Amino acid sequence: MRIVFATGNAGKMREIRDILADVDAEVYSLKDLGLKSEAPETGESFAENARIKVMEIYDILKDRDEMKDTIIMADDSGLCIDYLDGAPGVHSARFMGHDTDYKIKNAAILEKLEGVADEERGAGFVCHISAVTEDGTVYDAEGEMRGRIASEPKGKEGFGYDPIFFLPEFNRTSGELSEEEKNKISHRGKVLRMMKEILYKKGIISFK
Ligand code: ITT
Repeated sequence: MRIVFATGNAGKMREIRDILADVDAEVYSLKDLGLKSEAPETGESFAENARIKVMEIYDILKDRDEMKDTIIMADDSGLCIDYLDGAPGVHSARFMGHDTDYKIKNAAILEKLEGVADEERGAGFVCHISAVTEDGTVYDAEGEMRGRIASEPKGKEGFGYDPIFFLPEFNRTSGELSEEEKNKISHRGKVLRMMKEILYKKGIISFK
């Protein structure tokens, strides 16, 4: 069995490899296969965008007759800030430009929330994962990790918005958690475990 994870985000891919380590399958990134995702993420929901990403790669591998014993998965995720009516949400990667340094993006978010009290700084990291199997059946799972927007960026772990995502129960940002700690509680960890359970119950994957 082989799982191809359709992401170009190295931070996501690191976490995904760790969370999938107990599955009896070889895990490949797009880079490993020399592929690149090019389909525009035009969906209005995480679910729509995750589906766009998996189907793009499914169509390529199906055309090449390379879907045998293969599952393709994709993650669409983002930071939804209550005070900003859920923004940047599905636009999280493109907020202020896809390649803009996260130091700049994070500083801009902190500025938008300047003077806002802790109780109003609630936010969630949402993740939607779609998986498509050889015969074209698509499976979906979605979940969230709640926290709040920190008062200042902290931590060098994780990626993206992690330094400004404060978890009161840890008294740290997700940028200060080790990968193991983050994967236990994160949106991605939760949803990928849900997906493993779905595929296991269908007899599609097994564990090592
Ligand atoms: P792929 O589409 O290739 O997977 P991407 O980075 O463009 O990569 P998304 O469209 O799903 O992925 O955007 C997700 C963005 O949301 C990501 O770039 C981060 O800015 C943010 N994000 C999602 N999960 C995160 C996490 O665990 N920690 C920090 N930021 C996260």
